[in-house]
Amino acid sequence: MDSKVLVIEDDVLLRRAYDRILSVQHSVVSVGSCSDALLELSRTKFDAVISDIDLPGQSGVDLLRQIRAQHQEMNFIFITGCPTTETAQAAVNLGAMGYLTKPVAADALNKIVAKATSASVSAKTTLPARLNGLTHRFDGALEKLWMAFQPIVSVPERKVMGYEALLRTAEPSLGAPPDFLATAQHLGQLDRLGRAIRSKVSETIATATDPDVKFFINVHATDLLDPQFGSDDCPLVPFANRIVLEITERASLEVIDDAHARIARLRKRGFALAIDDLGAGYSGLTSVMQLEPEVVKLDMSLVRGVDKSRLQQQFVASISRACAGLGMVVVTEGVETAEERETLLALGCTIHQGYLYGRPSRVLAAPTF
Ligand code: G
Ligand code: MN
Repeated sequence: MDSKVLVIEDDVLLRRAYDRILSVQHSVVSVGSCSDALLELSRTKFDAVISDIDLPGQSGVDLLRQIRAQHQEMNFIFITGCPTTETAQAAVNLGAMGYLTKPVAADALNKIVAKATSASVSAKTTLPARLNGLTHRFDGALEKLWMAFQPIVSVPERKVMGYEALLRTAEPSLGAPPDFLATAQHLGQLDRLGRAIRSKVSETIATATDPDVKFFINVHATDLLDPQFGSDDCPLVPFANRIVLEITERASLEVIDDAHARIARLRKRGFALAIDDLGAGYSGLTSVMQLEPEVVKLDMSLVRGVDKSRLQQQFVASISRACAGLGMVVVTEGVETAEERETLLALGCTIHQGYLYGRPSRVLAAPTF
C-alpha cells in the first residue's frame, strides 16, 4: 500500500464512502475544502487526486488549474453530479485522467484510481518521457503566444495614456497565463518566454505612432537576470522611453542578486518603472519606497466594491495621496462599474484600467467611457 490518494469532497457521507472504498488498496487522505486540499498537497506527495467538481466557494476545475501550477504531473480524476460539456472540456484541457459521474460505483472508482496510481508509479521511472510531453506543450504554447492589450485611461481627459500588455497563448492546455508561467519556470524556460514576450510586444509598439501612449509590460523577477533584457539585443530598448516595466509587489526581489542595480541599469536605458498589484498583501509599501517608481498600480482588490466600503475608500485615498505626493502616477486597476469609477474620481484617482473601459484585446482598441 504505497500509493497515496487525496480525496476532495465536501459531502461528508460521500467523502467517507470514497475513503472506505479506496483505503483497501491505497493510503487515503480526504478533505472537504479547496484550502485543505492545497495544504495537504503542500505537505505530501500524492499519486492521484480525486475531486468533486462542485466545491464550496470554488469549482474543482479552478482548483485543478491552481494545483497544476504547482504539480504539473499530478493524476486527476473528477467526480461530478451534473456533467456539462464545458466542465468536461476544461477537465480534458487541464489533463484530467478521468471523469466519473455520481453516483459512483465502487468498482469504477477502484479501477480508475488503480490506473491513475500505476501511471504515477510508471511516471517515476519514465520522467524524461513525461517531461518531453510537457516540453512539447510548452513549445507549442510559445509558438502560439500572442499579447493582449488593455487600455489605461485618464478619465477626466477621456484619453488613453497607455496599454498593459498581457500574456496569452492559443495552446489550450496552457491557456491560463499562470499555468503558462509556472510551466516555463518548471522547465527552466522563463528566459525564453520573457524574450518571446518582449519580441511580440515590440512588434505592436512599432505600429503605435503616438509617442505619448505608454506600454506597460509585466516583468517577472527572473527576467532581471536575463542578460538580454535591456541589452542592445533587447527589442524593447529602441522604445524604452515609451515603456513602463511593471514589477509586482509580490515578486520577491530579495532572492535576486543586486536586483536594485539591475533595475537601475534598465532605468538608465530609459525604461520607467511601476509597482504592480499594490495593496494585494505581501511586502506592503516598502518596495515602493525603495524603488521610487514612476507609477504605482493599486490592486483590484482595493478597487472592487470601493463604492461600498469606507475602509477601502480610506486605504485608496491615503495610499494614492502618499504616492502622488512623491510624484508618482497612481493607476487603479480592475475598475468594472460606474459606481467604482465615480468613487475613485471623488477620491482623486483619475487614471483607471478595467473592463469598464476595455477588455484586453489583440489590437490597440479604443476605450469606452
Ligand atoms: O497582476 P496584473 O495587474 O498584471 O493582472 C492583470 C489581470 O487583470 C489581467 O489578467 C487582466 O485580464 C485582468 N483584468 C483587467 N481588468 C480587469 C477588471 O476590470 N476586472 C477583472 N476581474 N480583471 C481584470
Ligand atoms: Mn500588471
